[in-house]
Amino acid sequence: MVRYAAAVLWALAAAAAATAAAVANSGAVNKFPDGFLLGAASAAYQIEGAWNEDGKGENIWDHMFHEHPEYAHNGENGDVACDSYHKYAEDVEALKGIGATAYRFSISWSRVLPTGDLDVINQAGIDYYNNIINLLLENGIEPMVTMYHWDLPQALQYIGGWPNPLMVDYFVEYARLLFDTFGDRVKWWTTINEPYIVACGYSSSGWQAPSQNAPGIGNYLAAHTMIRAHARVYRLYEQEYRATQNGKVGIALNSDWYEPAEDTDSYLEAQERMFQFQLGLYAHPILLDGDYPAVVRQRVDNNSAAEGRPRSRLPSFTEEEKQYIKGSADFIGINTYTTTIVEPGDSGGVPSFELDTGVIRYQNESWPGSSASWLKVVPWGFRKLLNWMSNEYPGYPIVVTENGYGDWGELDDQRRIDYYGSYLAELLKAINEDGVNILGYMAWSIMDNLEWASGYELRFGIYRVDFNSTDLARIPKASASFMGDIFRNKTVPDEYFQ
Ligand code: PNW
Repeated sequence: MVRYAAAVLWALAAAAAATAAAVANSGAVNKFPDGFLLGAASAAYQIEGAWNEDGKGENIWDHMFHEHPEYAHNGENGDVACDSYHKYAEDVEALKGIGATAYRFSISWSRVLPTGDLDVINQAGIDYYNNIINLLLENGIEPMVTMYHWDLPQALQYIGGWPNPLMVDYFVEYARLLFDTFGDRVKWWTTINEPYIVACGYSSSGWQAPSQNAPGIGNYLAAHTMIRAHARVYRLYEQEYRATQNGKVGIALNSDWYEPAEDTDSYLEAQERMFQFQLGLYAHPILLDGDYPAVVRQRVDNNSAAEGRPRSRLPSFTEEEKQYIKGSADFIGINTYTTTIVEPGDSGGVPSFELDTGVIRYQNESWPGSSASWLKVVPWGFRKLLNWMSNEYPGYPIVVTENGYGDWGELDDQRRIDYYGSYLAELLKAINEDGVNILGYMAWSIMDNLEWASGYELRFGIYRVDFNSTDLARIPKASASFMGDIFRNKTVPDEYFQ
């Protein structure tokens, strides 16, 4: 009954917002709002190469793939990748080719601070990012900088990495350097890319650096530090930089749309638990009340006690921490690609995040697939996720910081075209019909790149890179002209609105 009443209220609010949005956009559902950022994304380790050039320090991916080539497809790694360290001007040409008004890229912490700390500042690394930022701005492309896209300096992993609470201070000082150095020109910052996936590097081995196999423990400790680190960086910007630099600071979280297998209470509760464990673990403290979702707190505490532990595997925030964490974002970034079905049940060992959730996840094999086993094409789930977030975290604008499709690298990439067309149509319905406040959309990715442990086999690029060629040219796929038309006309073709 309570849920039903809430649903009715929400439908009414959505209808009112939709009316307002429809008026603001003169009813054109297929058009992007004025000023909407349309661009593409990348990440340092996946594109830069030059892993040890000009003073760059080793990071946890360099380290893991050099020590354990067997963890990556064909022993591939990011030593050369797209060679963007030398070819960034070609990346900007590619962005111009699709009419991008923004580029989301990440800064390699160990390229600017080889030891992770301020004892060594690598001027060559700073020059490199200055060159990219300046070239983007000369071409009317807004830089959107990710401070941390998974590539921790290995020197900081030697002292434990993210489960070590001291990482907060290291991250804050790194962020201060970035604000001081680039903040006059960079107005869009995200602190951490997908802390949920970063945390997996401390709960499993063999696919996510630093491959520390402490399930149900290391991932919560890492999450706890990352939330505090994010919030401290937000407060630093607020107190020392916002007045002069006037930018925005957010975080990029990731989630699928979780669709309950049945429309019954226990399944809807499983759906809610899954969202709270994945998105809510980060978004609830940061955007709502400074603390973990109640259902997460309760389940991890209970399981920890049942395992005979003297403390919960999920740490607690102090009252002071809750105060600075609460409300520490100007926007919420979301990386989302697909939909997953959920039902109540147990999976995973003792202890583990999976078992703590009490949720079983799987996908519908009849949904159209991709080269990535986890990526099924389910455009309607995108609109539902955007609505769920807007309802759960009211008042925070959303930026879609990643969305895209993996294939095998074909130039005639009709399936990527259809993915983007259908997902962008759902995005526009969320904006123009549902009244969800969305500020931008970054396609993943501008070009084929190192898909982490999947190597160069899975191709997410709008441009092709032939990794066996000597020039590593960026070659437009069919999707480049398709995206160019959408980005320039600010309109998605009618055929995708069925
Ligand atoms: C994102 N999953 O990661 C990353 O931010 C990118 O660096 C990456 O290249 C891109 O997605 C494409 O994979 C994810 O299995 C990878 O659910 C896999 C999953 C989620 C996020």
